[in-house]
This record gives sequence, C-alpha cells and structure tokens, in this order.
Amino acid sequence: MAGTLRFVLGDQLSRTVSSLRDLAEGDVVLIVEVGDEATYVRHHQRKIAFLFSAMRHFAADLRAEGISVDYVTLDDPANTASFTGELARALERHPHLDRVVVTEPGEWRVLQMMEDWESFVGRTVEVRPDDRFLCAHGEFAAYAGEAKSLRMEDFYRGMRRRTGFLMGGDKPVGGRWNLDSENREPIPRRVQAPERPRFEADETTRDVLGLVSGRFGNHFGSLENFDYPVTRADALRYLDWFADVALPNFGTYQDAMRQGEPLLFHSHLSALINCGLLLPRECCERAVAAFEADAAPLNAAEGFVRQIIGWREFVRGVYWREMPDYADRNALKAERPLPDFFWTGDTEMNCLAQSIRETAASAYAHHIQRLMVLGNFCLLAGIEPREVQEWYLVVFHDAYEWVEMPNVVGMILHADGGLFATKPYAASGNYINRMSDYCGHCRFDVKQRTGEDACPFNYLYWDFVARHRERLARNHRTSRSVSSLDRLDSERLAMMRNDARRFLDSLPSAASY
Ligand code: FAD
Ligand code: DLZ
Ligand code: SF4
Repeated sequence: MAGTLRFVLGDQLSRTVSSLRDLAEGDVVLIVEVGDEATYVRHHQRKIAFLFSAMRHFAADLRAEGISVDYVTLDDPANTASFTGELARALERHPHLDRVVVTEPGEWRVLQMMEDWESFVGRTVEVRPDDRFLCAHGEFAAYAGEAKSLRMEDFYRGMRRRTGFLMGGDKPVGGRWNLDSENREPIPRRVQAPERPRFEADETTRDVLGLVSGRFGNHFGSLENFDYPVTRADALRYLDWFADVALPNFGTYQDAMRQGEPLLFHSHLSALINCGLLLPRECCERAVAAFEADAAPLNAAEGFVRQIIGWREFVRGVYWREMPDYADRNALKAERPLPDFFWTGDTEMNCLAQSIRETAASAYAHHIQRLMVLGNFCLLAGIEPREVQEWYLVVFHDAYEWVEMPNVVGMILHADGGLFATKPYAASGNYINRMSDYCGHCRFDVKQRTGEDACPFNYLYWDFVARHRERLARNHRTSRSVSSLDRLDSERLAMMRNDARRFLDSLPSAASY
C-alpha cells in the first residue's frame, strides 16, 4: 500500500502543523535527532536538550493517538547526522511510501536542502506553507511591496484588523492602537516577581540531559536545574499560568530589569511558540480573554498581542523577503571581533555579566537585556554582524534564524541601514540605570563619562555618535544626539574617545571559543 512520509522538524512540534494535516492510514511520521542541527552553530546545551526532549514527547503523543512514528535518536549507530541523510535512510526503511510531505523550515539553509530532496530521494517532495504564522509570505509581500523602508506599526495595524484581536469593529479597543508609552516603567523595589511553576524533568528528559551532556558538554551553557515545559500539556499549563498571574503586570514592567531576576513578568513562552508546542494564535487569544474578563489591563494584553502578531510576524516577513544576502549586511562597517566575555560572562560591566551569566544558566534573557544591554554593547563597540548573529543564534533556546537575524541585523546593529528600525538603538549607561538596579552593583560609576571608573557605555556612546555623525545627523530621530555631541567641550570629547579606544583595544577577542 502506498503512503506518505511526513517529515516533522524539531521546531514543528504541533499536531496541527501543515505536514500532518491530511494524515492517512499507512502514513509514517519521521522525526530525527541529527548532529548537524546541533552543531552548524554550537547551540546552547539547554536548547538542544529542550528540543530533543520536546521531540521525544511529541512522538510519544502521536503514538498514543495510534499514529505510526519513525523516530531516530542521536545515538542510533547508523545516524547520518543530517536531515537529508536521515530522509534517505527512512525511505529505505519504508520503500512503500511514495511521497514526502514536509512543512517549510524556519531557516534559509534548510530550505536550500529541501530543494534538493526530490532529486536526491527519487520521490515527490511536497513542501507546505507553515501556517502557524498568521501572515503568509504572499500577504507580507503584498504589504511590503518594493518599499525601501518598512514600519512595524503599519503592518501591526493590518494584523489587528485581520485577526480582530482587541478590535471593536474597525477601531482598536480603547481607541489607541499602541499603548507602548505606558509600558516603560522601572520596577519599584516593593513589586515582587511572581513565583513560577517548575516542570520537573521526567525520565525522557533525564535521558536526553545525559545524552546532551555526553555529546555536547563542551557547548556553551548549563543543563542544571532544567525545569522548562517539554510537552504540549505543560506548555498549555505555562500559558495559563502566564495569563492568570504574570500578564497583568507584563506591560507596565516590560522594559524593566532587575539583578538576579531575568524573568520578572515576561511570558517565557518564546521557545514553546517557536518549536510548535504552543500556537501564536492561541497565546494571543488567551491574553485577549484575560483582558475581556477584566483579569489583565489593556496595556498588558495589547503589549503582548503586539509582540506576537506585530513583531514576531513582521521579523519573519523581513527575513524571507531579504534573504539570502540579509545575513551579510554591514551598513555601519562594524569589524571588531566578539569579545571573549560573551562566552564566559567575565566582565566587570555588571549589566553585561548578569545578562550573559543568566543566559548561560537558562538559555534565556528578556527582550531589553537582549536589546539594550547585550545588543547596545555590540552596536556601540562595532562588533562584526556575523559574529553577533552567531552568538544570538547559539545562546537562546528560542533562537532560529528567521527571528534571530532581523532582530540582530535590523534591530540592534542597524546593519541593514535602517530597513525597519527608524534609528540605531544606541544608549549610554543612563538608560540602563533608569530601567534596572544593575548599576548599584557595578564597579563602574554610571554618572562618570571619563576615566578608569566611568561606565564604558557612556564613553562608547559618544564615541559611536562621533564615528557615525554624518549618518546620525541625517536622521531626524538622531540628529539631536549629534547636536549634543557638538555642544560637548572638545577636550572632554577627546578624553572620552581616548577612553573608548583604550577600552576597545583591551577587549580580548573570542578566539578561545
Ligand atoms: P515576552 O516578552 O513575554 O514577549 C511575548 C512574545 O512576543 C515572545 O514570546 C515572542 O514570541 C514575541 N516577541 C517579542 N518580541 C519579539 C521580537 N522582537 N521578535 C519576535 N518575536 C518577539 N525572539 C525569539 O523568539 N528568538 C530569537 O532568536 C530572538 N532573538 C532576538 C535577538 C535580539 C537581538 C533581540 C533584541 C530580540 C530577540 N528576540 C528573539 C525577541 C525577544 O527578545 C524574545 O522573543 C523574547 O525575549 C522572548 O522572551 P519571552 O517569551 O519572555 O517574551
Ligand atoms: C535546533 C535543532 C536542533 C539542535 N536539533 C534538531 C534535530 O536534531 N532535529 C530536528 O528536526 N531539528 C532540530 N533543530 C531544529 C532545526 O534546526 C530547525 O528545524 C531548522 O533550523 C529549521 O528551522
Ligand atoms: Fe552597566 Fe555601566 Fe551600569 Fe555598570 S555602570 S551596570 S557597565 S550601565
């Protein structure tokens, strides 16, 4: 009897993914653990363990439904280590299957592989759209057209209209589309971050943790205290917990940072959404329901929905529109290698040390740590964009190129020349001091601009403005920084630029990684 091999990748773990939609009697679902996917960049150990465990649990859920699953483990002695090799081997095991169905991948390099599959395996290969995303490629193309600059806000309004989330007819609920101005509060000491549910590692996860520490123990990060959801049921529990407990304060403290507390009121759901255990639509529906039940304010629900149907969908559209050369953009001609401390956390700059060490421990940092601490440093220090991309792709458990790359190339580094960010997000230590308590624990003084004890973000900021003054002067959102630069005492500016040179020259590059 003929049938279909349904190849499900590690970030497609959804029962409703398009490749599983018309599953029929005799079909086989293929899921494979392959070394190449863990090492094309040397992913954080925790990300590999999370995905392998989620893949094994997903396979078990499918089998419990009576679906035939062919699951290849990493330690299978015949494992070829690649998607292509495992597809070919699977078809040898199932010669009666006469076609392959797969959902399009999240990375350009995997799409290139898929394009060769048909001729390689001698079967029809159908690559289906990934309709977990709410905006199809064609719809994004229709929105973006040939435009040289794109604005997320316009796209987002279209998505609100299309989904109907937080809409009253054709008007936004509450009268405003975007309540971001209410979402920039520092977090007062009296406000406690909520205690989170922990999802204890079961036997499957413990097996995977052993496998990963044996094979990838020299990769970045730690496997200790692994307690993240790895099943659909636990992912839904975590979403419920977020909507009930953390969402009400999500908006207000979205930009805040606190020493030792990376999660605060953030959802911590990105890795679950990106691998398929949660659907973006259901996350938004849950947040909207909380708002409608008066359990969360509008600024929280709108802020959360905007991140998902706005930013998340938008960056995915940008990635596929701009690839493959997007990866090589370097508009600011940044050429410095990534400093070694990005892998070790050994830096006296407390905000960076905290963000990097927390990332090593949990494969997570929240958006403002990624944007305004780590990203801001890479921008100001002029770190080469490909090196920054690789770091971000390695260290976060939610990282796939479609989402990592536009955030790095476009959002933090301005390496695409401002395709969608209206200005480079450059900031001095002042911003970090306002939004966090990091500076109080730091050996540097955030108020000083020059000298051994001055916060490096301060002199690096002015050095950045001076280096890029022509570009910044042309942009009405940054021209004021250039005017401020021109008002600085020239001797003082020279001292700051000297400090910046001394600091940058002293950075050890990451050759040891
Ligand atoms: P929350 O703060 O609770 O936000 C809710 C959800 O909104 C997230 O789960 C995520 O799905 C979505 N979201 C929020 N901001 C963005 C954004 N800018 N782009 C896309 N989706 C967004 N997110 C990833 O999922 N993978 C990445 O590899 C990734 N790399 C990033 C690199 C940089 C330089 C920056 C600045 C941001 C990056 N982000 C990435 C976006 C964002 O930082 C993370 O989605 C967020 O921190 C995940 O934590 P959370 O689930 O607690 O998010
Ligand atoms: C990230 C990752 C890792 C570490 N391992 C696997 C794997 O063994 N098998 C698999 O199917 N997927 C894995 N992934 C996710 C893929 O890298 C991801 O599907 C592609 O990057 C396309 O988005
Ligand atoms: Fe970061 Fe500067 Fe504050 Fe130290 S003083 S934590 S380096 S912003």
